[in-house]
Amino acid sequence: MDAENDAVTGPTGPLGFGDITDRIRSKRVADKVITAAEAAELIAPGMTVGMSGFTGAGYPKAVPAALARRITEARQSGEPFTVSVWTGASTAPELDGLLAAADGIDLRMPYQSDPVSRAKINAGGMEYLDLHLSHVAQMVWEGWFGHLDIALVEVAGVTEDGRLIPSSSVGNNKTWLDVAEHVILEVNCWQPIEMEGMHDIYYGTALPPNRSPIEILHPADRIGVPYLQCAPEKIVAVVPTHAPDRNAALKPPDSDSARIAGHVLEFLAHEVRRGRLPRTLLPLQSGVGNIANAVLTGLEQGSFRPLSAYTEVIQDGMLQLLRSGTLEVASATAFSLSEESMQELRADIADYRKRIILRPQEISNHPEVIRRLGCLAMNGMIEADIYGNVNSTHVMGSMIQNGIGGSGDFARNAYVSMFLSPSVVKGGAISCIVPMVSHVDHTEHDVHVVVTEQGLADLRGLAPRRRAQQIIDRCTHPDYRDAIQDYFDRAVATAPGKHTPHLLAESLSWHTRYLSQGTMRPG
Ligand code: 0RQ
Repeated sequence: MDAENDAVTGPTGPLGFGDITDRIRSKRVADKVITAAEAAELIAPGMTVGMSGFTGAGYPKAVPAALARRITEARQSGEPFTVSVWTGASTAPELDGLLAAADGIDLRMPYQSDPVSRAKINAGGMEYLDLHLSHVAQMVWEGWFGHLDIALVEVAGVTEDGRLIPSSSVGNNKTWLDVAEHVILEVNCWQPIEMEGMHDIYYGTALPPNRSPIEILHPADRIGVPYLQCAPEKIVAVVPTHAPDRNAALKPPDSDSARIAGHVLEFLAHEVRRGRLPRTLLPLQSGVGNIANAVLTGLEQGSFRPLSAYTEVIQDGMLQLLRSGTLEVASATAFSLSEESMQELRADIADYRKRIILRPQEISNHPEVIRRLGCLAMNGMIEADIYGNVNSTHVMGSMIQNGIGGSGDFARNAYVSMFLSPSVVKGGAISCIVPMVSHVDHTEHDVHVVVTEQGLADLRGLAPRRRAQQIIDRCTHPDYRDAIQDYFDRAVATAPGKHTPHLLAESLSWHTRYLSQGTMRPG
C-alpha cells in the first residue's frame, strides 16, 4: 500500500468512535478529521451550503448544530450571520429545526417539512424555493442559484482509494460534491456499512444539447456506480458521528386510511379485470405516512405479484412488501423508516441490498423514466377542487405546509396519477374538497384519480362538468356535499362559460371564512 491508501490507524479514542478506522479507509481523508465545532468555523456568513438529507435520512447530524450555536453567538455579539441551505428534501430538527430557530437561514430550497422552518417562512422571515425535486440538480448545474460554497454531506464510509460510500439517502449529494468549492464530510458510524453496494450513482447526466437517454428499462436496472466521487483536494474537513436518522414512529393506522386504501385496491383490481393493468401492476410510487402504508399493507394481502416500485422513498410498508417477497425490487433515493423497520433492514441487509437501489434524486424522480415505466403514482394532498385541480402545498392559499417535493415529478408523468386524502381535516371543520383550490400544484390535466375515505373519483376521460359531479358524489364529506353541489349548480346556471363553470367572486370565500371563523390561524 502506498501512503495515500494506507489503512487508517487513528483517530479513535478522543472522539470516541472505536470503529472509525473501518469507516475511513483512506489515510488522506482520515487526516482531515476535526470536530463539528471546528468544521462549523469553516462556514462563513453569507455562504451557501449544500447539505445531504432526504425525508429524515442521511442528513448531517453534528455540523448543523455546531453552526446553529455559532450563528447564535455571532448574533449575540451583534454580527449578522445567515447562510443559504440547499438539501435533497426534508431533514430533521437537528438540521432545519436548529438553524431556523437560530434565524440562521436566509434561503432554503428545495423542500422542507419542519415546523420551526414553516413558521419562519410563513412569517416572512425565511425565503423558500419550493421546487420539483427532479429539477434541482440541473438548475444548479446551470448556475441558476449561483455558487455553492460548501457541500456538507453525510456518508457511511470512505474506501481506501477515497470513494464515498453513501448513507441512507442520496438526494442531491452527487451534485453538491461535484459543484461545491469545498467539502465537509460527516462519516456516520450508525449507518450500516453493509449498505455499500446498494446505491447506483449515475454520472452520465449532461445538460442540453448533450443529453443522452437514461437507460433504465426496469426499476431493477443499475446504470451507475455504487460510490460517490469527490476530488480529495476539495475535502476540507471530516467529522465522525454516531447518530440515528430521524426514524419517526408511525401512528397506528386509522379507519380513514384503511378506507382510502380499500378504494385504491378495489380500483387497481378493477383495472386488472378490465385488462388495463397487468397482474403485476406497474411500478409503484407512493408517498409516506399512514395512508400510503395502509395501501401498501393492503397490497400485501392482495393477489398482485410480483410487484416493483420506482419511487422516491422506501417507507415501512414497502420494506414489509420486500420482506414478504410481494415486492421484488424497489428503486428510490432515500429511506424513511421507523426505528423498528430500520432494525429489520439491518438484520437482513445482505438480501435487501440486492433488491433496493438508491439513486440520485434527479434519476429516482426522472420524468423520462417515470413515463417509460408507467408508474402508478399515489400522493397525498391538502385539497382538490371539483374539477380535479390539486393543492399539495398551501393551507388557505398563502401558508406553506411542506412543499411540492416529488409529487409533480410523478403526477405529471405517471401512467395513473392518484391523489389521496381524508375528505375533512381538523375534526371535520375543514373540507378537503372545495369549489376552487386556493393554490394549484397539480392541474386537472395531471390528476386522474381522487380518493377520500368517502370514495374514489375516476376522472379519466371525463369532461369538466362530469368530473365535478363525480368528485362531489364520490369524494365529498356528507357535511359539505349540499353546499358544494349548490355552488356547482349555481355555477352551471349562471357562469358565463359552461365548460368549467365557476362563480369567481364566491369560489375563494370558501377559504376566507375559515380564517374569519378562526378555524385556521396564520402561521
Ligand atoms: O395538520 O399537522 O396541524 O394536524 O396538513 O396533513 O392529514 O397529517 O397528512 O402528513 O399526509 O400530509 C399534502 C401535506 C399531506 C403531504 C400533505 C393539514 C392537516 C395536518 C398534514 P396538523 P395530514 P400528511 C412524494 C410526494 C407534498 C409532497 C409530496 C405533502 C397537515 O402529503 O407534503 O407529495 N405533500 N411528495 O390537518 C388545512 C386542508 C388541509 C390541512 C391537510 N385542506 N386545510 N389544513 N391539512 N389538509 C413523497 C414520497 O414519495 C416520499
